[in-house]
Amino acid sequence: MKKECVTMLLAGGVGTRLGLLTKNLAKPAVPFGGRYRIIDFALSNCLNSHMHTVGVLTQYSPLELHKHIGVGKPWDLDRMEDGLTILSPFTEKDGGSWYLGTADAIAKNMNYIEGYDPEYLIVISGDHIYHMDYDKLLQHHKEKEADVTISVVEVPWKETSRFGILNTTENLRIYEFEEKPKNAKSNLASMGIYIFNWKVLKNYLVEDAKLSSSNHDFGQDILPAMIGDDRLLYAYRFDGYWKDVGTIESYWEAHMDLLKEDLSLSLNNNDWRTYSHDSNFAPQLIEDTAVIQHSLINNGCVVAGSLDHSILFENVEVSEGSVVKQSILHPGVCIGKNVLLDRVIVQENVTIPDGTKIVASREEEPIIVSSHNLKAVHS
Ligand code: ADQ
Ligand code: ADP
Repeated sequence: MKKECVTMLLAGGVGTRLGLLTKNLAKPAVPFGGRYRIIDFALSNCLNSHMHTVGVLTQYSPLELHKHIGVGKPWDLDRMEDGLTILSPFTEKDGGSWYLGTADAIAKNMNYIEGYDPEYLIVISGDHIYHMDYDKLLQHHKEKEADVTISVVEVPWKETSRFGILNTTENLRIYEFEEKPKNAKSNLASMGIYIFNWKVLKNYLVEDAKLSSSNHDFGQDILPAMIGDDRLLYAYRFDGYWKDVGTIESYWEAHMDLLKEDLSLSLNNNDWRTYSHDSNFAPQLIEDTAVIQHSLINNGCVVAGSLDHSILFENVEVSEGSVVKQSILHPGVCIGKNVLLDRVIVQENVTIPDGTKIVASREEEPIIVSSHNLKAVHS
């Protein structure tokens, strides 16, 4: 069956910089925003942009991720003819291997892509928080008659070393691309979202697979090779909210961003809804003793203490006398009495004993609490 456009969602990276959050969990499956997982944003963008042919590439710790995605029902991608397909590394008679880099992950799934004989391939990633209409990106790609279009944003200069950084002419043609440069010459960053003319990309993937010196990665290998060949690469400037939640600091910041009133990304936007599973917990219970300021509280929660700029996932309990500030409490967390938490992320199902104080100063990274380090972080 022919499709003009196939979407490949990269969801297999390890996410080492998220520390304990990704110990046994793929980064895209990390809980986010009180009721979602990170990948819900990309999958909802697919649905809202009418991109209905989506391959999801998984690899690292995929159990929770696969359970969450299932057959794609919450995103209306459980379809007969196209819809969502999970693509895990596989072996053939002559052996096989893990996906080496992002380009290799796509190359190993050429059969899936070719089955739809597409003009265009959209490559997106499962670890960003944003609302984006991929169809606008595709229109831009067609208007420019580009070989590749890369979606870009300006990032703070101090963060340039964790992105692919590029330079363009005035009409947005890309003439330089450096993956995670130490000394960046620009602060225009790739969002890791690409549209390729499939036939062009296919040739590069085939050639790249033969190179033993290659990392088989889009940012390190494929894009620089295309620029070297004078291919037509164009940038598409995205002007909405976008955040790569690849570090603990940025994961925490993105949650605090959700509490800002002037944020361009609103979870309440009925024209661009974010879909996920429904937990079916009972309505939240706010007790007489509770004092709540500017917080997001999901179903199943029982709050008797004080909350300030905090985010509670489903089924969290905060007992009397406790104060929770600028913190993120994952599903099933139980906070005892007279606890103080400030700039803390508590992982699923952890119980914090009465009287515990855990405070991260403004200068340090937010503290992650799991059942393994609970004693060590208690001050
Ligand atoms: P990173 O996010 O650092 O930079 P990478 O680690 O390659 O790049 O991950 C990209 C996506 O692919 C992630 O969603 C990850 O989970 C997934 N992934 C990684 N390896 C995979 C594999 N072997 N199989 C399947 N999925 C895999 C990239 C770009 C930069 C850009 C930033 C923007 O390389 O140029 O600036 O994204 O965040
Ligand atoms: P703040 O002042 O609210 O902290 P910054 O401008 O310093 O905001 O950006 C912080 C983070 O927000 C960066 O990591 C960046 O990735 C992200 N970000 C969100 N939306 C955008 C955008 N439209 N352009 C650039 N960066 C953005």
